[in-house]
Amino acid sequence: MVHLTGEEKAAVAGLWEKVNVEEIGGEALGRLLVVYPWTQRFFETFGDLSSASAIMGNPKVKAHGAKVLNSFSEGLHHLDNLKGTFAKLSELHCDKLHVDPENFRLLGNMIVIALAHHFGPEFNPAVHAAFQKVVAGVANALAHKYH
Ligand code: HEG
Repeated sequence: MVHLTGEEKAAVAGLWEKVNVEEIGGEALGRLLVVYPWTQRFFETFGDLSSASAIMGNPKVKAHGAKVLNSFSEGLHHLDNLKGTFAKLSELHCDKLHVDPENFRLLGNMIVIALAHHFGPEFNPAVHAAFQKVVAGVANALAHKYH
């Protein structure tokens, strides 16, 4: 469960309507693969991941990042029921993909970094704090089936 105040919900929604989901998604997943290279093992079919620039320019990384962030975006509409919203995906990542749930937290931080990079001062401490709650809530919801 995440508990956001009305103000926090408004801050998240206000920023999110300006987010280019494809762009932020590709950047966040790309950064994950660059900064934590062991996460590349889940994406062996994605082709060239041999350098930071290869990763950031890789069309499969961009496409998958967009898919992931679209799904994350869906969660923003269900902040009071993240577990229900991500139940199926939690099962998929746990039972089929065997993704260690720590990776959800790492990706959440990359989403925050990509937002900070794109929005600069508009991503102020209040907005940041609200988003930090959201990424933690989504990571918990995705990890749910592991417990
Ligand atoms: Mg996951 C597939 C969402 C983190 C590895 N992920 C997917 C799919 C969605 C999704 C919607 C497609 C599911 C389908 O085809 O039915 N992923 C998602 C979210 C988050 C996340 C919302 C966190 C915010 N995923 C995540 C992380 C990893 C990972 C951190 C690994 C480091 N996802 C992963 C893999 C696949 C998906 C390996 C299958 C990719 C493929 O082969 O198409």
